[in-house]
Amino acid sequence: MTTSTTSTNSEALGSTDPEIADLIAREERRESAKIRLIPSENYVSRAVLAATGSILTNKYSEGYAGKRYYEGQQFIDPIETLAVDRARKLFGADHANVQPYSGSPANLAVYLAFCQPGDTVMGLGLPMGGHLTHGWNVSISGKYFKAVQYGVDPVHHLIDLDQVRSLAREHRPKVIWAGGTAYPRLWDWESFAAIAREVGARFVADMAHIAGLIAGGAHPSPVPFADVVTTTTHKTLRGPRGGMILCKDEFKSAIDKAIFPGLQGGPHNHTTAGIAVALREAAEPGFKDYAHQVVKNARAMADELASRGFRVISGGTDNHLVLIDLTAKGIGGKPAAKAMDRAGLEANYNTVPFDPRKPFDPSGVRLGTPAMTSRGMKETEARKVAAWIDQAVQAAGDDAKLDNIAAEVAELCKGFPAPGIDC
Ligand code: DSN
Repeated sequence: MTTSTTSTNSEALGSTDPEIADLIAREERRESAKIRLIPSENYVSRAVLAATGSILTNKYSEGYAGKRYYEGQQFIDPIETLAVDRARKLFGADHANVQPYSGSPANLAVYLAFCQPGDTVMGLGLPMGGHLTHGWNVSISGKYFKAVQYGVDPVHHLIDLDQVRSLAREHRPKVIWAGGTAYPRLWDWESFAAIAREVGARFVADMAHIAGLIAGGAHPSPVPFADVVTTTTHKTLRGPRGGMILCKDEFKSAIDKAIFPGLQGGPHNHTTAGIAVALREAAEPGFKDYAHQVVKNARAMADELASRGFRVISGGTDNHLVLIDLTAKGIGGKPAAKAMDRAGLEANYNTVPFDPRKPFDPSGVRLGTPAMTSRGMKETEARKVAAWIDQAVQAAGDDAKLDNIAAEVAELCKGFPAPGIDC
């Protein structure tokens, strides 16, 4: 039933809008023939694709299950309830809200729940591996609030908890964020919680990048320690583009009200269904293997890159991502990422801690193993990828050489079909 609906839908798209159908088909081939190393990206399963591309997109459902502002919720309510129950069970949380449109709205809802404009908030600075919404100055979180940003230490590039504690004591923030986008090491949630408790702040963990690792037991969970945990659903968790907020019972009402009616209108029910499916998949025993393999692959890649003379930030990784500084290789992060992309290795250029260069032309490249691991690739392939990265960086500007690498990459990819993609 699902398969025939999906293929009927594809045929309909092809005949109604061949331009978009063609671009989607080409993107499918691109995602299939490249090794995708952007750590915030992944492949969803066919089941998640089917739920996300379903007729649930037709329905409005302002409110929450059992208390909606529109009729006709006979099937939407149980879908959202399943998603909520699965999220609570998978992460051991008192409460889950599965309606945030993505991670940034989830984080904005936290501010709405706990802060007034002008209040002090604290998070890891963006150039140190944090997220825009944790108080960086160009984001609403840095414009509407007085943001204090902690960093990593200049030698080991680890979160400096002494600095976090002393900034928290000095500035008494309302909210302290932990979590980031380019921090390759474990988060000490318990210490953050203790600091927040001492200064009377709410401790909020943003686990967006590592939610799947936490679900699979490959990274400690913030849920026992944090007042609130936010996440996207599409990174290591392998769900559709969306967001979730988990919290302790005492914050349920504040968080739910902040999402609706505070910040959003109707939830995206097709996304909610996709999230429910992804949460079911993440509860399967095989997902534990996946999560641990993601970390093993990242460690193998970091190790191989280091042995090839790349400066690996923090000396390695504990999670799904590897941050490299290209300075010693005589190339910036942007031309290196562009050369890699031509060679079939898709990554993103990124600042490294204390980067003397600008964010649009930084020193580093950020790599991640979630997507390649979803294809079944293991340490052997991760080391091979590191070797190709080395070759691509050296061949930057030589398109013929880069194309040769891309052909080898595509050949390897044929042996590891991408989930959800036929070609
Ligand atoms: N844009 C995401 C990332 O790539 O890390 C975070 O929101």
